[in-house]
Amino acid sequence: STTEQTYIMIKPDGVQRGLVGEIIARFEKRGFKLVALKLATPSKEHLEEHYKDLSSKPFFPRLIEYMMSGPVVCMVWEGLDAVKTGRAMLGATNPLASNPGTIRGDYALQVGMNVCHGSDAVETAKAEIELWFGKEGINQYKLASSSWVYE
Ligand code: YYY
Ligand code: MG
Repeated sequence: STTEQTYIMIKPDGVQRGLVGEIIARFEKRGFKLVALKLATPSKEHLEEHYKDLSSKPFFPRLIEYMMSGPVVCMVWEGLDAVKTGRAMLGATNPLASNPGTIRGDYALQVGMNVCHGSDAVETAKAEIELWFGKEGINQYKLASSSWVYE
């Protein structure tokens, strides 16, 4: 509702398929502010921590293997209702259930190759931002366009 930060991560398939610019552009054009960005090749342990809530799921080993198959783009986007809006922009977990116009609904077909991650709640976002950017921290600045995005 008020200004939030959400953790958005382009997965290895999104990077390999040349979707980095497309995905960043969607968040920029929506009006969100980019406050952290890096290309990273995380360790197995780091990815297992990120997805720890899913560790008992049968797809967990394959999920970790997929996430280790190439670099990922890690971002923090800030703005009004960023967590829920980010999820809406991603679409459903299963791309076949994602509406056209969403990232997964436009660029993906299968759940195990769904291109992009987004935090599912404000508390989750805080933990994910700490996990991925805790060391380097988040940038603070005023976006010049904000007075033309917010009333
Ligand atoms: O938050 P979201 O990514 O939409 O879904 P989660 O339930 O958190 O699952 C994380 C990740 O796991 C999902 O993006 C793909 C993968 N996955 C899978 O491979 N098979 C499933 N049946 C469910 C999830
Ligand atoms: Mg999730």
